[in-house]
Amino acid sequence: EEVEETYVMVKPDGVQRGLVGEIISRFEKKGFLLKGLKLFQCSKELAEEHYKDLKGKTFFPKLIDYITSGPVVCMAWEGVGVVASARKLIGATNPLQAEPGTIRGDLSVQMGRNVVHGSDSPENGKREIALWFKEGEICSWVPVQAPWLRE
Ligand code: YYY
Ligand code: MG
Repeated sequence: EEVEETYVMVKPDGVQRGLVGEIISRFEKKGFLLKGLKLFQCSKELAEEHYKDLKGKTFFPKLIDYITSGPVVCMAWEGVGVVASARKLIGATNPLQAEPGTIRGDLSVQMGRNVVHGSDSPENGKREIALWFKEGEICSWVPVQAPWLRE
């Protein structure tokens, strides 16, 4: 049981559709710790760096157009096992295969409009938080409910 950090992002469709509160709420209610949060319009360069492992895929240009098409909401979340847990809360990449109860399963239908991103490993969690947030935009704090979340 390791304390990890993950980068979660509401994509432009989630912002446009008014789903920001709903999506933040799921991670808050689960009991993870919010360490960074901002509305942000990203550049093509940043989007390409974020998704650099997918460069060369046929859908890559469309993915970059989508991510840069409007503001996104950037979040840094901390918690025990938060990387894998956030991926579970988010659901499968293809929303039609995502289980009901997951964010994508409940709120989206298309892979190219799947409303939210979550890091796929603790290493990428750190990498992506460093990529999307500047120093001073991340807060370390202890919520009053901490003893009620962990023994
Ligand atoms: O981590 P996750 O977002 O679930 O999927 P990735 O395989 O990292 O792909 C990133 C992003 O690219 C995905 O959320 C939608 C889009 N995409 C696509 O449009 N078409 C595919 N065949 C695969 C991924
Ligand atoms: Mg991914």
